[in-house]
Formats: sequence, C-alpha cells, structure tokens
Amino acid sequence: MRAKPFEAAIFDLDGVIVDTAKFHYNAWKRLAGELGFAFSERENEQLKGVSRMESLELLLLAGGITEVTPERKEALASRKMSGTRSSWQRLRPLMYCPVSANFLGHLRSCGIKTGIASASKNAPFILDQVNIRPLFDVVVDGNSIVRAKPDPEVFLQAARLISVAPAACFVFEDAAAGVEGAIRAGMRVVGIGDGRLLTRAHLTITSFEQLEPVFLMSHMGITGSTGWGDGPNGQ
Ligand code: B16
Ligand code: MG
Repeated sequence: MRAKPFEAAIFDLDGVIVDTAKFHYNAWKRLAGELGFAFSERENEQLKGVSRMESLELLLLAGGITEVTPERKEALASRKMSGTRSSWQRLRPLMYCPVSANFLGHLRSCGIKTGIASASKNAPFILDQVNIRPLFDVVVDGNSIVRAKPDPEVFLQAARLISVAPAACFVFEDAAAGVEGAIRAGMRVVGIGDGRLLTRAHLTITSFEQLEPVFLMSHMGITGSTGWGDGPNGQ
C-alpha cells in the first residue's frame, strides 16, 4: 500500500523539541502542594499539551477545589507560570535535545518543511532561549490559536501557513491531546513516549534515534510492514 509521501514535519514543542514537560509538571505539583493536595505524574498526563487555563481547571478538579473566582484562577495560573519560567532559566543548558537537532537538519536537507505546533504561549520565549527558531519554517503557538488541542486548529494553521496539505504532514507529539488533535487534522502522527498512553498515534517511539528507518520508508510512501499504517494504532 502506498501513502502520500510527506512534505512537512510538524513538531509539538514541550516534551518533543525541548525537555520542558517536567518543568510544567513540577510547577503544577508545587501549586497543588500550596493548595493542600498531592498531584501525581500520572494525573499530570492529562495536562500535557493542554492550554494553561484548561490545565488549571483539571488541576483544581483533581484537588476537589470548586468555586474559584476568575481573578483567583488568573492569579494561580500566573503563579504556576513564574515557577515554570524560573526553572527554565536555571536549567537552560539542559533543555535542548541534540538528537532533535540532528533529525531536524536531516529533514530540512531532504527538502521537508518544518513547523512548530504548540499550545504554549511561551513558545517564542523558549525558541529564542535555545536559539532554534531558524530551524522552523513556521511557528504556531498558544498566542495565535483560539482552540487548544485536541482541537486540530494549531496543526491546520501550521499546514496552511507552509502551504502543505494535511495528508502530507507528519506530526510529532508527546501528549494524548496533541495526538488526537493531529488525527482530527487528517495528519499522520508519531507519538513520542509511552505507547500505552498514546494509543491513538499511528506509531510510537521513545526517541528520534529510532525514527530514521521509518522516516526513510515513509518518505518513499511505503507503509504496511514498517508498522506505519493508514489509521490510528498502525491499522
Ligand atoms: P504555557 P506543547 C503545552 O505545550 C504543554 O505541553 C502544556 O503542559 C502547557 O500547559 C501548555 O503548553 C501551555 O503552556 O503555560 O507556556 O502557555 O506541548 O503544546 O508544546
Ligand atoms: Mg508536548
């Protein structure tokens, strides 16, 4: 079976290009502690890829906290954000994953367009901080979208801005919400992380190093025995 060869690779940012997902988790955990409850890494899975305010709603729900005024929510979200940013500044040299850089360079040398599709309003800050903005043809983030993942808006906007059809885009995502959004956009999705949590991805890997053979076969439009199917779960 032959699938449409891909023309663009669209990357989530937090947890895929930069290793910041743990900083988000630590900041939410700290906030939960201040509010008087524990928040586990497992519970945090549902916050990944989700906007800041929606994440806060999920956190409050997990803590059984209700009837919070909009002003208080804004204050809590700001408190969480200042916690995350202080971690980023302290750990700056650890953030950038060199394997991603190699893979991005490889794609671009093959003429594949590259983009960022992130829920984060901090995406411009992060990209500047690690100086990788020039590696991407387009950046769409939490500042320019209305509907957060799992809505497909962020992915569709990225594809439109680089003039590539959704069916010719690969998406790389570490969050279940992002995998779902990319599927709704009509794109093929590589999940980065635990396959048991990213069950809707077409293919799941734990690092970019595993990807090269699949990339080469998929670039030629071959599917089937590669494990790269036409639908979710490689079906
Ligand atoms: P901010 P991604 C997402 O980024 C994170 O996964 C998620 O944990 C975070 O809540 C969201 O960005 C909003 O981030 O508070 O910086 O606007 O994974 O879509 O790149
Ligand atoms: Mg992510």
